[in-house]
Amino acid sequence: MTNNSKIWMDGKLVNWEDANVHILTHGLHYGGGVFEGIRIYNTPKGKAIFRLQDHMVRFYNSAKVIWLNIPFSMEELCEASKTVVRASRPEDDYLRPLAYYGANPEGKIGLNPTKMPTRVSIVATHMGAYMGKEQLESGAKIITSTWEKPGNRSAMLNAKICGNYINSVVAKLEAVHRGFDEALMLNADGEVAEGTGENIFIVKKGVLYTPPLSAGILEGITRDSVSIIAKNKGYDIVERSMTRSELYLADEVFMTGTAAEITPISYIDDISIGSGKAGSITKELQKAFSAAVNGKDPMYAAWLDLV
Ligand code: PPE
Repeated sequence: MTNNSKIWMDGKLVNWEDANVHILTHGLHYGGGVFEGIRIYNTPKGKAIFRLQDHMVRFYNSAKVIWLNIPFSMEELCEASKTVVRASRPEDDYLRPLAYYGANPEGKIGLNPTKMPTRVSIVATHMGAYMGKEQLESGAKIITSTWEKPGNRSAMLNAKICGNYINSVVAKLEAVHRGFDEALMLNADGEVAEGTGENIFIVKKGVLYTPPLSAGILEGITRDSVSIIAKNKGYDIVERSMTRSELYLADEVFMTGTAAEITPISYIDDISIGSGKAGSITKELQKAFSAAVNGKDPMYAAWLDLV
């Protein structure tokens, strides 16, 4: 795998092929790490990073939950992110900051990471349409996963911890192996939680509903952006728990995430949502979101960090 862009690793830019880790890395064995996903957009003023500060705040918060001390200041990592974007290829539209427990210097193996150094890296890569271009336009077909979302007693769901993601990975594989685009996770109480890497919204009689944090979800930054945009357009947004059958009977369903942006959902478990096409409010929000992130709506200019 080669690529002429640079990767920021532990304080300096290195060539793509030199960004390697030791086999004893704790993060690799046990998932002892945290990550972020941040979009890079092309604006009339050049490349910009979307809600960089908010993503970095969540990055440090995620690290705090697993006692991981990041040996750089937030300002340093924001600056490093910009450096990576400046060195990226034109098609790179996604930033992946990652911090993890590294390898024990004496070669010891074990769960206890207190002797492991923290490693930090930032990569820019191409993401494109997360579930596919066609799905972003006309709607994705999803299933309800047979795996449930771990509860708030067993996982730190409001933090982006690497090890937490194996639940999402198997749910995603289940969807893909069955020929679907994505999986929806229910929590242990059977309530709707979120997608494997997205939050979820429904539209019913012109009102937007989305599950609360207590359902066991990540507090998505896109979820927040979409809520702000929808409020500014006059829509009411209600955070409340919801059932699987409410989803089937919604007028519209869409998922939000940095990678997924706003993806309409056309079918869930082979049941059509509304007419089985992207809904009109979903389309309206997609259009407004696209203007905001691409620097074409001055109302949201503060969300963009020009590099
Ligand atoms: N829930 C989960 C579990 C999640 O991973 C994400 C982001 C979201 C909700 C939406 O959060 P936000 O990006 O702040 O709006 N998922 C990231 C990882 C995707 C991947 O495949 O990797 C992302 O979208 O970057």
